[in-house]
Amino acid sequence: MDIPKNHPKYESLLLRERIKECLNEGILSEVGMTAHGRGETFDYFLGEKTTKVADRAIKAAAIMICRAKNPVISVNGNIACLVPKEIVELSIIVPLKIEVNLFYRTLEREIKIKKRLEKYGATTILGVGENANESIPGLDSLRGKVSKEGIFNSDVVVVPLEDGDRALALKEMGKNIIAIDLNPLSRTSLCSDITIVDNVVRVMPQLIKEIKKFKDKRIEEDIEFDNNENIRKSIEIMKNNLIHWEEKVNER
Ligand code: PTJ
Repeated sequence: MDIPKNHPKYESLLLRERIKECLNEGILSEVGMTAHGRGETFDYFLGEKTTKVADRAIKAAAIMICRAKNPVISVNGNIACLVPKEIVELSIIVPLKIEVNLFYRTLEREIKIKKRLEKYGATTILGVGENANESIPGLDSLRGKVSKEGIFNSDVVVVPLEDGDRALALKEMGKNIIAIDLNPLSRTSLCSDITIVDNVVRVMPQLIKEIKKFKDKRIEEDIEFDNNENIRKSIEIMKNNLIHWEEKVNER
């Protein structure tokens, strides 16, 4: 579809087109469309921009990733669709491992996602087929499958758009979790060590920028970070936006 550049929802409509293409290509699960729609709603409440609060969470995440011994990014259909180039760039600059980890797992989708990431320059992709040879305790066999050299033995896992059960099970294993989730109330957001409440398409380029700064020693070594406070402030931003819009309606 040809979307006019001056359409007020241009960016959002472009993403919808990409989501639709990825569904047709078998990258995205059908439920991935619902997840995207839920994300859009929270993004609307957030004002569709990276807040100062999210910016701080991104900085804290950059530091945690750079200090990790075995950092891994968990890739599902939605993020392979939306940010393939950025996943590969992140994996090179840190370096960090890429692991395909699907909620609606099929070998066919795993392979398609692997191929999509390879198209963007990825060389090693874990978690596909037999490589998912370990289990996360407490999860059923299909959803709990992970790679031994990847998520199973990781110390920091980046989980964009993660299901709550799996995030909680990873936390139980003692992992440090960095979530990227537009919903500050999700179980994933609440159980993570750092929750970036922002759209993954805005987060990834910013995270890459911060990691480069950290590596060049251009950002402070430590920042104090309290995830409860971070989530509380993110909710407050959404609440204030809603109040502002309510006032505007009242003025009409
Ligand atoms: O590809 P699969 O099989 O692994 O399936 C992936 C999905 C995302 C379908 C699966 O993990 C799922 O059902 O996730 P949930 O439980 O719907 O959670 C997705 C969360 O991501 C929700 O809280 C959404 O608000 C949030 N979200 C959606 N789109 C974005 C987002 N967060 C950040 N950026 C987005 N673009």
